[in-house]
Amino acid sequence: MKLTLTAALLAGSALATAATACETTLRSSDTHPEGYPTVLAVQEMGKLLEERTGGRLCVEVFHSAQLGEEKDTIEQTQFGVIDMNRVSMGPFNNIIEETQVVSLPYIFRSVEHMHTVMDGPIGEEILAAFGDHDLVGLAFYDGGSRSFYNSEKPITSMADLEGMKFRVMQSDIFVDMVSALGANATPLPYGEVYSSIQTGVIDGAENNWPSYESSGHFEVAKYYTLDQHLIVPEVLVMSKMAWDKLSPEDQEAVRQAAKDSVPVMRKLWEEREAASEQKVRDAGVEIVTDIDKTPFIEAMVPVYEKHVTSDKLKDLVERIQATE
Ligand code: GTR
Repeated sequence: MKLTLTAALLAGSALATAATACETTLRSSDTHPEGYPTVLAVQEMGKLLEERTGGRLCVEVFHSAQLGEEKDTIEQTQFGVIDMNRVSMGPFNNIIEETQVVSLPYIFRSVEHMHTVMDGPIGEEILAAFGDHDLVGLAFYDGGSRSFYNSEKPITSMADLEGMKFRVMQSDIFVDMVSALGANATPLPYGEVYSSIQTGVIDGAENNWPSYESSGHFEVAKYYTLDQHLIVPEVLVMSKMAWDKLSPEDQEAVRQAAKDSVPVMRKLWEEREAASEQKVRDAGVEIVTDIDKTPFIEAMVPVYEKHVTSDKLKDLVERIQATE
């Protein structure tokens, strides 16, 4: 039997939890369930940190939105109630200007393009921007590409979206993105999406394979169209208040452990994307892969015009587009 990295880490984390007695335990929030790549990656980061600080610092991940929905947990992290948080960049858009560029539809040509940008100076600049908002940006994780799914019909062109209602993450960019495609956007917390589709409040939502699968949304919205309108990186942040309590050596250990968890996360992500896709295919989801993205991309011009107005954002967009 082939042991996946996911299975290996899951087994390891069960043992580690039982053996832990730490001086300081950093509480970290995640909306996703146990075993999801982001949760495993932060647990792995915690393991590295514990080893390297001789048990002085540990991390406990509160998964499955135990500490609340993303938008609220971000505030709590700024206030120092939560020490660490793994979140999408989307919910930061209305707070941190720089995060908007990576949330623009079709800004990245591929996941590889996103990696090149986020691993380089532009990524460092965006991480540094968290510093002005009571947060410390530690590392970027993968979030694949996001596509539309719904409970009504297969979407095979932009025209099919006309008048439909889609949940988006709580960011003005995503509301305008959906409007520009001729549909209606409802910003909602992630945890409300399943029941909102079920009761017909919305027709569908948009997300990557692992979230579409793990949230169970595929059970109530069985049409998925690979238009891949967003490649939004995820981010691991720390509360500035928790950060300031650490010695410079421990701060460095936290930064390094976060960076070292990135390749682990990428491997986990690849595994989970494939497994999630297989699971929803097996469940009979109807997937539209053959879709012309050109009209979708062209429809985004007004979204860029409305949101990319400051010199800072214009410059970032140009540099991202010029990155090979
Ligand atoms: C997921 C992401 C979460 C959350 C969620 C959402 O892909 O990993 O952090 O942002 O999407 O749509 O709310």
